[in-house]
Amino acid sequence: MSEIEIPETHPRYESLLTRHRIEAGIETGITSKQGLIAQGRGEAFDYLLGEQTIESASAAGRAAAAHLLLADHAVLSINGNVATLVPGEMVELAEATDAELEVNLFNRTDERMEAIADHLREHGATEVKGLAADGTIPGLDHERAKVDADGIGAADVVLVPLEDGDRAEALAEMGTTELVVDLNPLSRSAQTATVPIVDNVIRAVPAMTEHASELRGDPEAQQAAIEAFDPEAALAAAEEAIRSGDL
Ligand code: PTJ
Repeated sequence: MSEIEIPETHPRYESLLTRHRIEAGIETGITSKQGLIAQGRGEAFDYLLGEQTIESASAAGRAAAAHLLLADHAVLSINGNVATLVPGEMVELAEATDAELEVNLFNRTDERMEAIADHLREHGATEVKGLAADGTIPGLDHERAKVDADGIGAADVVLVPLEDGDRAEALAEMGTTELVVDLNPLSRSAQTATVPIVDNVIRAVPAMTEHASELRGDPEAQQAAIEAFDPEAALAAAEEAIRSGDL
């Protein structure tokens, strides 16, 4: 039995676990109510993907890990869904790639910012950015534009899992190399990303950490992973997998 009293052999185990975590995130003030809607949308795509990491998503995860390793200053952006679904996994990915963690919210309140930063610290994070909010992403309205000047504001590579399209587009405009995890290959975030990873964040984040461990210390293999990856082909492969998915 697991944290949700459901055997791990249950065919819908991952999906039920995800729902349970989102629910728990809302109860503790980490996840916004809109996070439920976002999760529902994601789940529908995941169902059609067969709740598995397709080959093109695995290649994307490898390229993303390589970008994080080659970055001068990499930041992993955390919102309320990510914080409740994969807190420890994000801390591990940050450690494996020497990246920073920054809380960046669509529905920003001081209480949620603090709750998420505390939650990440409970999962082993030593430093969590986002609370200073002394920088801005140009071209966005006030709340959503807030970033740390020495965090996302100064990063050359940013991982933005489950992002809303506007902010993803604005970050891309800044010239930031943007790595996106989104189950919808047609979302603006996926479409504007340097590396779109069409996969559930629950699978994609630990997979990226594994890729990073393999690629670490091997700049040639990192470069090869980036060069071998074609974002348009990956998006097309994901769309094809979803459209031909069985209901
Ligand atoms: O915590 P906040 O305030 O920053 O708000 C976060 C949410 C996610 C609520 C906010 O950014 C939002 O409203 O996002 P959207 O516009 O609903 O977009 C979320 C995207 O993430 C959609 O394209 C979903 O398909 C996708 N998605 C949802 N759950 C997952 C996912 N992608 C990967 N893994 C998931 N588990």
